[in-house]
Amino acid sequence: MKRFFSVLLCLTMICCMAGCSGVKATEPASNVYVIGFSQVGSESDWRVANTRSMTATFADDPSYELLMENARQQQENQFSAVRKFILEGVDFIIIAPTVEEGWETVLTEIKEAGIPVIIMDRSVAVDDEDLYLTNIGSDFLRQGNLAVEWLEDEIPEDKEIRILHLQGTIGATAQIQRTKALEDAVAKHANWEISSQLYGDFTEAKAYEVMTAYLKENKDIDVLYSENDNMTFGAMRALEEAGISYGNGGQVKIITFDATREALQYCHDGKINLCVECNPLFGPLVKELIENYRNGIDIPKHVYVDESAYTTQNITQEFVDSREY
Ligand code: GZL
Repeated sequence: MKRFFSVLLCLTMICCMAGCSGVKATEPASNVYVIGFSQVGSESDWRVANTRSMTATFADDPSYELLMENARQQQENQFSAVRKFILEGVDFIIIAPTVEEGWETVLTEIKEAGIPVIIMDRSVAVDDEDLYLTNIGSDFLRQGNLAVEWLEDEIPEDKEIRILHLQGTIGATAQIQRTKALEDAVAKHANWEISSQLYGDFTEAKAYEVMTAYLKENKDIDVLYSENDNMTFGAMRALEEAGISYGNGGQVKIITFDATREALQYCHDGKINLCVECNPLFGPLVKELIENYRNGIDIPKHVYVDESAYTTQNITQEFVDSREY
């Protein structure tokens, strides 16, 4: 609706400048509620599924228009997109932040423009939680704790293990909290050691690159703790090329996060030991929160999506085939 008035104001100004008189302002194009959505990028299968969930949810409803900008994993691109949304006078803004830090200024600009904003997927590190309506996404620390609890059950207390840690985008909530769970567990278990922490940026290509380089000098790995499926797929390729076995009965136990269909298939086939779910399909929930806001219904400051963890023992081919992403 704000966008309509911006357009009307521009039209009126043009008419005044052109000396138009008696020009009837065009009728409102429609009562479309315009949402500006700044998405992280398209770095992983998870992100593609998340984008599909968001776009499909609003595409099905003609009373909404979703303007999505892909930031290609660069926070600066998100700042530009948000400032464009403000200038366009959108009615609502959704941000899936690349990293947690650096959002104070642009969130203050949104607040000053009087536009409500939801933080989606990852979180932002700001002192004033009134700068956004709610943060909807996963409990990433719980995901990490599900993984280390599984590993605790797998590893006898007297067995020393070397854990290779593949990290996602440094500073992203998913990376910060999945890393915290592992590091806290390693501090608790004298027989656990992180042999190295490699930066994979949540992408298959980067993970393959850093794993290949690492494996040239080091092959003594017992566990791969990989912070998303696409990095895991790159790592699996590097392990194969280095002649290192993995999965059930292999040298390296693989733990991965997201639980996409491809990862679950590997899990079902015994090539990945644990898939910790990270649910991307929350487009409908985001829309429900926006509807509640528009109807004056209070919404909680944090909304978590339901998630689980899967092993070869607890999934069937039917379950894998049924996965939406
Ligand atoms: C998690 C999301 C992460 C996924 C990755 O909510 O932020 O970013 O785990 C994605 O696959 O790149």
